[in-house]
Amino acid sequence: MFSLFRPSHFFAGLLLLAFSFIATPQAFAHAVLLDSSPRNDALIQSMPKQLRLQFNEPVTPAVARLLGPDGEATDLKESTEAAPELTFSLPSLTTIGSYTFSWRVVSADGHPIGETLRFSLLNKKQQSLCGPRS
Ligand SMILES: [Cu+2]
Repeated sequence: MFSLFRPSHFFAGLLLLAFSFIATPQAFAHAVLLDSSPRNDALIQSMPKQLRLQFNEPVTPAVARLLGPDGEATDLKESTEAAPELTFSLPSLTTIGSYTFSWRVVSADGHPIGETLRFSLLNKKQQSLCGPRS
């Protein structure tokens, strides 16, 4: 009869468990952010209508908060869920300066991941220093 209490069976079971972790690393990996719009440290000339996060697998949004140059925080709502991409609508923002976008999502494996993206809205003078850009 098979019993885990027999030492040989116990070690065989342990070995099997170890192999199952090695053999299927994807099933245990967190989601990864592949791309974002704007990108981190981006200098932008006009505020986009939405923020976009591109992941390697479908995720569940948990927190999305934009902190403006004036220190005002705005909670963003997800506007489209085209997994593995999340899109958040932005209110119309015109304040020049640095914005911080903090997000937190839950991976398919149940683990939360989060990051902070910073981007800056330039004024007219800064824009001319940077040269024309699309
Ligand atoms: Cu994980």
